[in-house]
Formats: sequence, structure tokens, C-alpha cells
Amino acid sequence: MKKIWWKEAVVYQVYWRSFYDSNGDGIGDLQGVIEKLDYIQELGADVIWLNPFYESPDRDNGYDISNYEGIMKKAGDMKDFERLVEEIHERGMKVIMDLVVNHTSDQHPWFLESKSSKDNSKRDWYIWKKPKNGGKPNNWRSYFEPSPWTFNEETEDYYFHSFAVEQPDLNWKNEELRQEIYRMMRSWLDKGIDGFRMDVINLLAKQEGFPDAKNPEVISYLADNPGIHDYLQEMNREVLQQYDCMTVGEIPFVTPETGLLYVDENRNELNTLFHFQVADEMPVMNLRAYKEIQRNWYNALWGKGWNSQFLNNHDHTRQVTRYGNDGEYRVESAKLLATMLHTLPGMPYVYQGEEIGMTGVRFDSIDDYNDIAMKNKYKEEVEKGKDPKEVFEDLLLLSRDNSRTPMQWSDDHQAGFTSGEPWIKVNPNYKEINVKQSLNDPVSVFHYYKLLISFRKENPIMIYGDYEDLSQDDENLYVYTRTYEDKTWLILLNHSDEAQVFKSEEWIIGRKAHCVITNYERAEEGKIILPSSFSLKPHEARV
Ligand code: TEU
Ligand code: CA
Repeated sequence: MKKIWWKEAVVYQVYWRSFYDSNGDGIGDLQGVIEKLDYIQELGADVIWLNPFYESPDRDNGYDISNYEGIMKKAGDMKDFERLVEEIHERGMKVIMDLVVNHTSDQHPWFLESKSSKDNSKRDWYIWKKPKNGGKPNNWRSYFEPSPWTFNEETEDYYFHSFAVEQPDLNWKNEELRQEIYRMMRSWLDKGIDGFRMDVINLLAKQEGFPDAKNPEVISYLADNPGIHDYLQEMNREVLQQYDCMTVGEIPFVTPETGLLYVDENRNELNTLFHFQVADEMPVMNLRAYKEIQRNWYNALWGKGWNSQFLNNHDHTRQVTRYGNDGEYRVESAKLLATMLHTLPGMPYVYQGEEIGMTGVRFDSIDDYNDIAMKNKYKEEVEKGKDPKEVFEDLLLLSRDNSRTPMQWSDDHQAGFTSGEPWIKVNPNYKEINVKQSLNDPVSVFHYYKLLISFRKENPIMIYGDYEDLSQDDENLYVYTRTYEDKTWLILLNHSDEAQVFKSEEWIIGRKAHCVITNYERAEEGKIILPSSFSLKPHEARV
């Protein structure tokens, strides 16, 4: 397999508005990221992914862009950005930016022009459809609304939005628009960034004719439509190929087979992807399903294209809450999940706060929440006549605000995030869970992550090793090997709250080995003889 820097990288995701507020207005900012770069460097991350900070009315936290060339005031200005890139590079790290080109804000000048009249030069840059039988052009849903169509008075027709009303989709069929996007991408790469995380990039191509869906609730018709690979190959030729950059596509609704088409090294599209089979199919941990997903993706991609490993991000509830145990075994569980993500094949992503075992939240009222997806859904369900309390309860576990609360730096005022009032409440558990505590405690989650990340630098087996699952049907244990050159790693993970026993396979018994990593105290030092069965404590991880 071809070796290349980004395959060997660990990415740290910075949701800047919740990371660190440098000027006391309650919102994190680019200067705040600069001030905390030493911390990210100490952790050992190679690449930083920054969520969008382009100019934006901020209805969807920066995913509704009104100017691709400017910086949102809340975040700072172009000087801050340039200094941030410089400071990241000075520390030997790289930086990738979010690229949001499926849609813009409805306040983008392009859209204001496009909606103003049918003969405007930007008319064709968005997607317009005549009313059908006096109503919406089809029966689809959007991610954030009951319909992806919104009526425009000026031109008496509908525009299309895969997300909120305020996020009209661009028309990628328009060549002029595509060239403008490529120019914009080159201008950021010319400023020195090292690549892009591409927001819902497989939504760019739309279904020809927008036919009604048989089951409109399953919104997969929004994604993966014919023409998408032509756009990405063109983007690669026009932009990506000309830089030493990395790309990771956010690609909902793909299977391993269709996913490969985006990252196959011979196809010149993207380097890696985020698929959502875990997030979409597993509201809570289901280890058998998880293993099957891992197996299928490994079989489809290995040797051909590169995968990513993550269990949370700014859209998905913190992993120790959703997929682990954030109570009695929080520390063990956070370390166990980390061990898994960093020893499975693919690039590991660390979402800010994950490295100290931050947890999801439960605020008392819908008014404490900010997430547009959650708020729109709440409104929609309550308007149908459902009980507001029940609707609220149902939305809690997967609210995107679970992972958007401020980074917990210390046990000081507002968790040390801001000297003012934060834009979203801090998680009340910041007194126990915070960076200061984690740095001072030698067996903290932070120090464990640091170790895991440093191991990756010395052990190419974590990157290039072949993978084999030894525990297919077990619902509590995940046991697998990675093999590279003359070495094999045996990874044992107990995902349950009870002790479990793993019965060794023949080839394991009696072999000499040593313990590389464990999240419990080490029982033995130096060489050991592998036993016929392994006893694992609750949430124990052992390599
Ligand atoms: O998210 C798109 C999105 O909603 C999905 O990726 C979802 O997480 C997945 O299908 C699993 O169910 C991106 C951004 O990450 C998000 O913050 C934005 O709100 C959205 O696009 C619109 O730009
Ligand atoms: Ca600020």
C-alpha cells in the first residue's frame, strides 16, 4: 500500500466557537485556538480540522455561508486566520478547513441575485422549480425541515434546500458556478491550508427531474446521485491535484461498495471519507453490528482506499455517553473507545474534549438548546399536536448540542472557557472533568490519548497492519489482530460493565508477547506467555 503522510495522521477537530474565547464575548474564536495550540501539540495531533468560520448569518453554526472569502466577525479576521495557519505550521502540524459547497446561506449575494428575477445572471446557480398542482414540486423531506422546497414570492416558484430554509442548495450543473468554487478553493490552498473536510459532498448531484419518493421519510434520495463522480473528478483535476493536500469527504448514506468509488486511489477523487453507518444505524452500542460494519468496510477498502475512524463529532453525541459508560466507568470506557479507534484500520479523529472524556449534556428546557436541527424538529412535532415534554425527551440523546458545549479547561468560572457568558451553557460536570485535572493526573484520559497517539508514530502496524476480527459473534468482547511485517498485535476490548473471558485461538496459546497498551494497571512487565484464556475487567482494553 502506498505510504503517504495523511494516512499516518491523527486529526484533532476544533469546533472553534466552543473551544476557547479569547475576548470574553462568550464565543470561541481563532485567537482562542492560537492560544491553545500548545495544548493540541502536547496531545500529539498531526492535523487540525477547523469547523467553518466563513462569513455567515450563523443559523446553522457556520454551515450557512454568505461569503466564502471572508471570516465571520465572531471568529476574528483574516489576520487572525493567517497567524493561526502560521502558528500551526510552526508547531509541525497541518490544518484543514471545512468546505461547504452543497449550499450557501440565503443571505449570500449569489442567492439574493438568483431569487430576484428569472433572468438574473445568477439565476441558474441555485435550483428552481415551478409549483406542481399549485404546491411543492415533490414529496421529499429535507434534513432540517418537513420539505426541501421553499416558495419565493418574487419569481413565484420554489428553491431547493437539503437542509434549512436558510440554506439553499447550489446548482452544480452550472459550469460557471463550479469554476467559481474551484477558484475559491485554490485561494484558500494558496493561503497555505493543507486540505479540506468536505461537508455533505455526495449531495452535490441531484436526482434528475426530482421524482416523488416512495418513502419520503428515508432521505437517501438527497445523496449519491448520478454525476457526483464527474464533479469530484473535475474538482480533483482543477484543484486538489495541484497541491499536496488531504481531503476527507463527509458522505452520508453510502455503503462500502459505493463509498469506495469516492476514495479509490485509482479514481482521483477524495483521499478519505466519513460514512455514517455507525451513527445512523446504531443509536447506542451494538457491538455485533459495529464489527460487521468494520468488516465490510475493511473488505471493500483495504489496499484500495483509506477509511476514517470516529464515533463522535460536532453533530453526534459524545462517544463515552452514546457508545460507552459515562458513569461508573467513564475513564475506563473513554480509554477503551480510544484504544479501539486508534487500533482499527483508518485515520483516527479526536473531537475536542473527547481526549479528557467529556460527556453529553441534559439541559432542563428546549430554550437552553441552540441546535437548529433539534429546534426545528421540536417545533414540527409539537405543531402536530404531540406532548412537548415527550418530544423534548425524545430529542435529548441525539441533540447535536451534546457535543457543542464549551471545552472544559478548568474548574474556574465557566470551565475556563470564557470570562463572560458562554453562547451555550457549560456542562455542569466541569468541576470534575476538565483539562487542568487531566493534565495533572498521570493516569488520566488525556495522558492515555497522548500515549496512543505517540505509539502510532513508532508503530506502523497501527497504520498499515492487516486486520482480522477474532470475535465476530460476541456482543461484549471485540478481539482482533493487526499484522504487519513480522509482528502481530492482539487487541482485546471488553465493552461491557462486567468482567468477560476470551478463549484464545490455538495459534495464540503459548506464544511470547508483551503488553503494549492497557487501560488498567499493568499486571506484568516484560515478556509473557499468552494464556489459553484472557480475563478482562469491565471496559478493559489490552493490546
Ligand atoms: O452534516 C450533515 C449531516 O447532517 C449528516 O452528516 C449527518 O450527521 C449524517 O447524515 C448522520 O446522520 C453537515 C455538518 O456536519 C452539519 O453541522 C451541518 O449542519 C450540515 O452538514 C449542513 O451543512
Ligand atoms: Ca470571542
